Amino acid sequence: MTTALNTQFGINGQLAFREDASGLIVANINNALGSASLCLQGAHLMTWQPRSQTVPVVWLSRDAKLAAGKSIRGGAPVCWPWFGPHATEAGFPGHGFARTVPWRVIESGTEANGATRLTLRLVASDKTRAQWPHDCNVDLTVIVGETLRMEMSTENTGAADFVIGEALHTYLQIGDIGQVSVTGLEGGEYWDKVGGTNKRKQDGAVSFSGEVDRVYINTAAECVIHDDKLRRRIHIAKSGSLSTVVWTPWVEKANKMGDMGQPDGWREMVCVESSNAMENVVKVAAGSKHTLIVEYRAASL
Ligand code: TA6
Repeated sequence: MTTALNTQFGINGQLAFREDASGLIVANINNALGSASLCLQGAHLMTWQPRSQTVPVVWLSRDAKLAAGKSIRGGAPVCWPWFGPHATEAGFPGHGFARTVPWRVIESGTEANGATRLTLRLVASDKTRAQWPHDCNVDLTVIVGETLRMEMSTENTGAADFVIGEALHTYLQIGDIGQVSVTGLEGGEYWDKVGGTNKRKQDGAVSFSGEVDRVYINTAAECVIHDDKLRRRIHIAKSGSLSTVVWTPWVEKANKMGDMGQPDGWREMVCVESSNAMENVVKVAAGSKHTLIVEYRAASL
């Protein structure tokens, strides 16, 4: 399987596909600007580290396991075609099925600046159609360099409009959750999902002293993670997204999850997720295409 992939899409010394012990296929990207790894199942970018950084920017749990049909803890999970629990079907998977089904490579290449580009398309099946009976093409393009650009597009190739919720549920690596803040969301409204679901207004920067699980709505703002311990900032600029989710499980939920990298892996990550959720779900009209784009950049202080 990887021989054909490497023949058709491999790029010497830059992009290679290998079969993991789990049987899943992983793309490894290495160029002069940065490195990354991506599992074809779920089009799941697992790691990214620009050459300028001594610490990865995208976090992957040291307990992360690759397994067919299972989501991977960390990286940038693709949440699609809904975010969170399904609106009516309790038995449908949280955050949609996209991150646990096969995707196939449809294009690869090298950008003018030397970054590596890889595009994958979700492979529809009886299983996916049972949960999502709409004709569409769902593509993810990742461009790996000194920045990480991710473009998730939904093309409605059917005859009827449909509505999607979505997120690039990205885990960013930080020095310590107690020593970071997130700016860009000041004054914004959010759904607070801790202790129920309540609408609140953000006062100042977001800081962390316990579980935080918030969906900021009606915001196209760039967010910045200010990391005092690692002495860097992570810039998260987006388009085609009106929600931003900020999440840390904190210790109790992290221990219950059991795959956050014992004993305190949860302290070294924060999720800032470019999304369309809650009242920002997106109607994709028949024959049209919607694209969510996010670009990550790390700057040392
Ligand atoms: O984006 C935050 C969130 O919705 C949290 O409520 C938590 O469930 C997190 O996603 C992780 O979800 P997962 O299904 O990947 O364990």
